[in-house]
Amino acid sequence: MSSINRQVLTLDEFTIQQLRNFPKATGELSSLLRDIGLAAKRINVEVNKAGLVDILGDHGSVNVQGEEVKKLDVFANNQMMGVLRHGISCAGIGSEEMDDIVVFDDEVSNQSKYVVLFDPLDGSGNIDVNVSIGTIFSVYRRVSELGKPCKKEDFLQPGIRQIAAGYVIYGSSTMLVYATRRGVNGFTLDPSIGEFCLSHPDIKTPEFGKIYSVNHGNFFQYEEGVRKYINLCQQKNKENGGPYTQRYIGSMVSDVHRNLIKGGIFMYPGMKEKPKGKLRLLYECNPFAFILEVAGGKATDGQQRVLDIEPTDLHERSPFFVGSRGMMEELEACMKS
Ligand code: AHM
Repeated sequence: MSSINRQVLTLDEFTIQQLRNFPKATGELSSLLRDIGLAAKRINVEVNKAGLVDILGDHGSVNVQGEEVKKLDVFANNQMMGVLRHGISCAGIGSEEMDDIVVFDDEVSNQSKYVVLFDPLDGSGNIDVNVSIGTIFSVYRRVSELGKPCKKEDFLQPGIRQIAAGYVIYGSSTMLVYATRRGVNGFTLDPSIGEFCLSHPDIKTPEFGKIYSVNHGNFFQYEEGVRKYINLCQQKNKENGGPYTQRYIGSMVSDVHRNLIKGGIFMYPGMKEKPKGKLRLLYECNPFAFILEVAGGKATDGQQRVLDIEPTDLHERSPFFVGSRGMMEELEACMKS
């Protein structure tokens, strides 16, 4: 039987310890992260059972309790929304799964200073083939008046105003990684105690990496600068910092997580038929841009820093390039030439 290592901080212990350095902090962000951690554990249980769906009951069928078995992404959405609604730190949410924001509008929530945007289950198209998927979240301080219901303007803020951003990866182990301006820290779920434990303190992404991640199938849809860069990646050899390796899972949380740790670049460019690409600015690009910048990397839409984009629509899309500083600069040089 494995013993519990008391030297390892749990997510709760870590966020409480962070508070000690800030006597004026209210603890609201810590409680919000605790709420998200709880949702992540519940989602994790269901994701782990995904392969059993055919024997336990298919989507849309009725389970033993007489309830309809929900699709996993709907389940994840409800979990995230539920913990944030019942917590004391969130005035409202925006979700990739829902057309509009949800304003909690009760006495406690209206006093909360934060709003949260999330993609409850990114890469959910991969569930059927047992590929790692994830939850992505982003926390903003509201700009509307405290004591009143939050408003859409609280959600349509540029990414640079994020207070925290993070993701949960349901992989060979389950991890929660989150960033504040002070650093990026990763916690691995210890199933024996059901707690996220600090396993990757103060993550910094390598200045240069050797991995490039892009959907090659769309190569001829990309603009010339991007194609030039992909060609450059293929031509890298021992003499000029290579060879580079192409890795693309098609599940952004897994692709960017791997590149964050090992060093690399992830690209979802605009295409001839979809000039803004596929990824959503508020739910996918901004949180990862924030995390990678805090870790020492860079993120752009090919023209400008992602975190500076002023959003106008909750579900707007953006081309997205993110990764190690050195590789991002190589890409920028190709796009300028
Ligand atoms: P989803 O919102 O349907 O889950 O799609 C988002 C996913 C990302 O995780 C991933 O990076 C991208 O779609 C892959 O798209 P493509 O198959 O076009 O390369």
